[in-house]
Amino acid sequence: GLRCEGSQEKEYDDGYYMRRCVELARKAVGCTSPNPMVGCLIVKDGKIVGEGFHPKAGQPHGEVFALRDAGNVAENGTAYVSLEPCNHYGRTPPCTEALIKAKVKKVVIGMVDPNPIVASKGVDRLRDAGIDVTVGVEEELCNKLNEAYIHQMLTGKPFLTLRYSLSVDGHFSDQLGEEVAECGGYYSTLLQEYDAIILSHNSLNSSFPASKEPGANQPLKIVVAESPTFPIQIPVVNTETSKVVIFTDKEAAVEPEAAQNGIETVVLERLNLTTILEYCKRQGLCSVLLDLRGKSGGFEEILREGFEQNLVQKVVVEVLPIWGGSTEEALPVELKNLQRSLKNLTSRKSGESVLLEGYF
Ligand code: AOF
Ligand code: ZN
Repeated sequence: GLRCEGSQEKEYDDGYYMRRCVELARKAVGCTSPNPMVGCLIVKDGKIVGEGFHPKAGQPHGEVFALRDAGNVAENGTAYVSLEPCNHYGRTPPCTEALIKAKVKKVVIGMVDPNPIVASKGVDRLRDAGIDVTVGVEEELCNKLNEAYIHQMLTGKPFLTLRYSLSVDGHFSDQLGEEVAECGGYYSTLLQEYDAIILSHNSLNSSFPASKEPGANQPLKIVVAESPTFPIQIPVVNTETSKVVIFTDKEAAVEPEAAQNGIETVVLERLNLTTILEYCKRQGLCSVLLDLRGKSGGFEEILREGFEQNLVQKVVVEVLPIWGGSTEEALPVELKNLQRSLKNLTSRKSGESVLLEGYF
């Protein structure tokens, strides 16, 4: 009779397992900063016997969870890790030692860790211990997973992404596509991915999408308010879950309720991006989203500085299915030129909008 082999064992390659590592890593999106997202698999005789990811800075690394999951079966198995295993004592002990102790025979690594205290020392340690090591599987994907972490490690500056909406005929718009503004749309995902968001007080007051899954990362909201005629009103926020800081060039710019609500106000002689980013860095924030929605006084200056000083790394443009923007205002010339030179441009649909992403 027919013999059914049950679930057929497919021959999976290194790329397949690495993509699974990245998928696992992303379960902690928005939760690991200043640490990277890392996923790990233990594979033995073509079967996944352990899975893990790094959930949060201070907690064990991805490798530790995957090894725990596999138990003794890890011996002679292969570990797949999206980032080079660390070889140092940080908040947690070195993953290289955990892998050696578990007696894995092979380690496949997505990319080398740009952190100068790791930077290939993890690979060296594993090889010295007689483990077969492969580096650079799905490297581009692993790079993209931690683009903010990598930028911040290499430059010492936060990773800055510019976001704005355009009508199909190329005008600025303050709108977000209807669906995308809701929880689960690209905008709420963006908010989760960034440690801080710079926005105008207009957009915080009006339509700031508050709906977020409980426990999701809440970026620091940096409100930019340039010389307002009237004191700006900041909506009552739950300062336990949602932190707000106001940067302004006018002492009396903020209604006194804000201070009572525990909101910090930073008064600068001149509003500028460099100081805001330095503030973020001091707070240990690695990624910042600059949202031009509802932009008000001060944003032009900040944008120009961002371009002139090469402070902007990435752009997310939402093209709305509308003609004509919110203002008659044309795109700043710098932005128009830079749009043309974006690299690695990708596009996808989100609700009725088209999302363009590119890098400088
Ligand atoms: C890994 N696996 O899952 C992560 C790594 O303070 P610690 O002990 O958490 O160390 C933080 C550093 O470890 C971080 O800056 C990065 O270099 C590396 N992160 N390494 O082997 C992981 N999250
Ligand atoms: Zn580690």
